[in-house]
Amino acid sequence: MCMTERTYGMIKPDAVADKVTGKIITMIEEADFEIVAMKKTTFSKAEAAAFYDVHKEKPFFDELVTFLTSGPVIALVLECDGAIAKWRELMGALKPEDQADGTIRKLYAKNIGENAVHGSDAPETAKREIAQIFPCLSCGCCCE
Ligand code: FUP
Repeated sequence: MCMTERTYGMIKPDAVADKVTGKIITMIEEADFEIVAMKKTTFSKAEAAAFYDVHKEKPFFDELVTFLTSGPVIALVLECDGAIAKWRELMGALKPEDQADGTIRKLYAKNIGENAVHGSDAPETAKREIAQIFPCLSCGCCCE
C-alpha cells in the first residue's frame, strides 16, 4: 500500500505580491513536506472558473475568480504521509477568528478572501486540482 499522499497547494496572488513566498516555502520544508513540483503561473478567467467550479453558485464566486486571476501564484504539489490534512493544518482556518497561532493564514491572510494559501480538501479534490495544474504528473503511475 502507498503510504504517502499528495496534495495541491497554492500560494495565492496576495502572498506572492507581498513577497512572502520564501517564508511560506520555508514553513513547508520545515514541516517536512516533499515539494514534488512547483511553478509560478497566472490563471486565466476560464482556468480560475474551472478551478473553483464547486463554488460557482456562491455569492463570492466572481470575487474569487477576480482575486485568483489578479496576479501570479506559486502552484505546488506537496507530498508526505497525510499530506492533505497536514497541509490544511499548516495553512490555518478560513475564518480569521479561527486561525491558530503559527499557521500561514494567521501570519499572512488579510481577510476571508485574500487568505494567502489554498489546499485541497479531499483526495478526489487533490487529484482533480493536480491534474488541472500539473497534467504531466497525472499519468496514473503515481501515489494516489
Ligand atoms: P478553503 O478550503 O479553506 O480555502 O476554503 P473554501 O474551499 O471553503 O473556500 C474557497 C475560497 O472561497 C476561500 F479561499 C476564500 C473564498 N471564500 C470567500 O471569499 N468567502 C466565504 O465566505 C467563503 C469562502
